[in-house]
Amino acid sequence: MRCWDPRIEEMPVADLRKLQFKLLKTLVYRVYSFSSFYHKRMKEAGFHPDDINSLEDITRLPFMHKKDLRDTYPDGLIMSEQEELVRYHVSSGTTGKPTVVGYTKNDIYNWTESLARALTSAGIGRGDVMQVSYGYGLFTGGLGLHYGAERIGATVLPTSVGNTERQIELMQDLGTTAIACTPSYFLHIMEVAEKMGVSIKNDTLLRAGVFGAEPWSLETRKRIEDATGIKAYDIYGTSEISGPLFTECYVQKGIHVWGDMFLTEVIDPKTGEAVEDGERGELVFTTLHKYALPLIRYRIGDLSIMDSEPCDCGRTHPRIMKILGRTDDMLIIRGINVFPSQVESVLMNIPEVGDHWEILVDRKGPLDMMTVRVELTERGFSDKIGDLMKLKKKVSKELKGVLNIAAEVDLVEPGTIPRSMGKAKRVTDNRKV
Ligand code: DLL
Repeated sequence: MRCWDPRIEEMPVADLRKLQFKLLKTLVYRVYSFSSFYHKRMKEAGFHPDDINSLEDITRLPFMHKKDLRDTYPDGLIMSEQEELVRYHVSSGTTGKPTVVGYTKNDIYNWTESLARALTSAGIGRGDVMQVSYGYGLFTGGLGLHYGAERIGATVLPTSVGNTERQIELMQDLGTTAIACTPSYFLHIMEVAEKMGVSIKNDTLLRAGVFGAEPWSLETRKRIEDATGIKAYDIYGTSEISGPLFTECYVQKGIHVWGDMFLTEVIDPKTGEAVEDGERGELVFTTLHKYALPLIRYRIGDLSIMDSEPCDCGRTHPRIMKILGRTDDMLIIRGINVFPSQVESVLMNIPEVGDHWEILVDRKGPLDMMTVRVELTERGFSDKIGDLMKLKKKVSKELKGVLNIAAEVDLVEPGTIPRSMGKAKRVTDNRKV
């Protein structure tokens, strides 16, 4: 199937904008009238819903931040009565107070619809066996993809994370054709399969993966695709705006963000001003349909680039390019900005380097020190000191070329760096401790 909902997905841009305007106006009136939080915020900003006379007028509304959800924990921003809610998801709270998201039946319906469109655009559908290897539970990945895959008529294999050997056996026995998990977990699955003597390319029917929930580079995509012969699609979303929502289509030139459900802006994180299409900035989402927890101009903190031109696949909704990282992921090392995704891009281009790496940051006296611990492949690992020294020099040089900063490189044996089942922890910044 080409499109799950062609009427919406291929809607002329002018009609899409008209629809967005209508939905935005309804949303703004609703929250102004029924939410004390929004009413107060809008009053403080000198804003009245009558001020929305075009889509661009959205910029007259104040931004929202994760802090607003945390300050109103657990449910201060939830606008539905509890008996209208059919589900909660809760963030892990590793970086602060957790955030709670409530869903009405219709919110779950729309979330699932968003994924049904997305998975269809990646060529997944009826007849596919989709292994959902994201965590089930408070995290949105497992249940979100489960519902999305069922909606399109795929057969779901709800393995969740962990027990990797069993995952691979089931993949073979039940003929998994598509898998959804974090890219780092899939790299682990690849490694375990190899140890078991299973070739994903030749001994399974796997042909597609939807990988996200953490940053991953185009170089990692290439590694995965080359090693396994599958197509690796990016999937994006955050719990605050429902969970996983958007994927790339088969063209693989950006992630389609459904304009009838979300209004997407990209802003300069410093000034809050809009940046042009093609320029990097922070993503800001306004939810046009979400009922229980509507969000207006919510600053997600993720950095990306928007392309509003219709895609080669025929879909007219805007696309966002690979997420570079979060504004708060950025490390400042001796005054220079470093994104872990830049490190990944460099490393994944060096054949001797394996799939696992981490960054350690320390402060020695007044100086920031960054160490990149790099696991080598079995082939890349040599017991000749001379070879290792040469390789270390090469890795350092390539990192310096991209990062503009010297990093200490620590080459380690295959299997040294802890594997992740969910989101990989790539950075340990001891300066903060
Ligand atoms: O990670 C939802 C999700 C589940 C997305 C499964 C994709 C697949 P949170 O736990 O709230 O929700 O984390 C959201 O993860 O703000 C990004 O920083 C990061 N993230 C999610 N997808 C990607 C991606 C889920 N494709 C946070 N690339 C977001 C880079 C991603 N980062």
